[in-house]
Amino acid sequence: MSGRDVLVLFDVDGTLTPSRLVIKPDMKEFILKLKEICVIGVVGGSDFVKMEEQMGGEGFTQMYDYVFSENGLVAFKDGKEFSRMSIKKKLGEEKVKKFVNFCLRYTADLDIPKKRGTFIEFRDGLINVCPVGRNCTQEERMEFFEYDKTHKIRETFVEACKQEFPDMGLQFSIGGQISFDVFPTGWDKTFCLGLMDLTQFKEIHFFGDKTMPGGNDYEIYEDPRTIGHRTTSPEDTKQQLKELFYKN
Ligand code: M1P
Repeated sequence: MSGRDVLVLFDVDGTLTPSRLVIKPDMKEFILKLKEICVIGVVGGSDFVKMEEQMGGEGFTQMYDYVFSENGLVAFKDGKEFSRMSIKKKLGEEKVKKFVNFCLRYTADLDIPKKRGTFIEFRDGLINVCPVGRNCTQEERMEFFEYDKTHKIRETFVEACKQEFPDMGLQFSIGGQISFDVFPTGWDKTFCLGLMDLTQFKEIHFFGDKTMPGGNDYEIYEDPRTIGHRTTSPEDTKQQLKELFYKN
């Protein structure tokens, strides 16, 4: 397979980088080499600043053909921003306030081993809800992640939000280790597909690790427009790419 008529889209955390950490130099080099034969897009759930830290620092948007942060709600092509959506505008202040108040009350009543600060992070395109608090340390992050595996704090929180706001047109996804994302229905990672002229591509591949229902790669992985690939780590992503594009 060759030619720049194949689009390959990548999730960030757990797919191109270890979770919350910076992309390894060999992986970066591998993806930039792949760019010689494919159009490359990176689509992460995090905001632009975090994505920039993880993907190689200032100017990283110029390295890839497309960069989509917050699931594509902030979008770059060849290093230039070309689209930005705002959850504030879409929902309106009244709904945003009700939702934030509910989450803060629910968090206050949660009996979990540790709580730190920044339980809600308001981004352009989504609201990130974090029961332990986003300014926990790396060690506290891992502790919560393990605790949540058995106590299902985030899953239960999401169910409570769904019950409280059945008609608000919200979608929820558990993409990382300590939090979940909330955004208007349809603003999942498939959102980025609507920002490109897909007719120019003969194949569109997507690589992600959170591809099960409820994970933030699920919708784009299952989307009929993409060929979905489930990965378990950056090393696994690289191995699958070698088999797909460099076998012959
Ligand atoms: O993997 C993508 C997720 O990364 C972070 O999640 P957490 O802090 O819970 O590990 C967040 O930026 C989240 O919004 C994002 O979807």
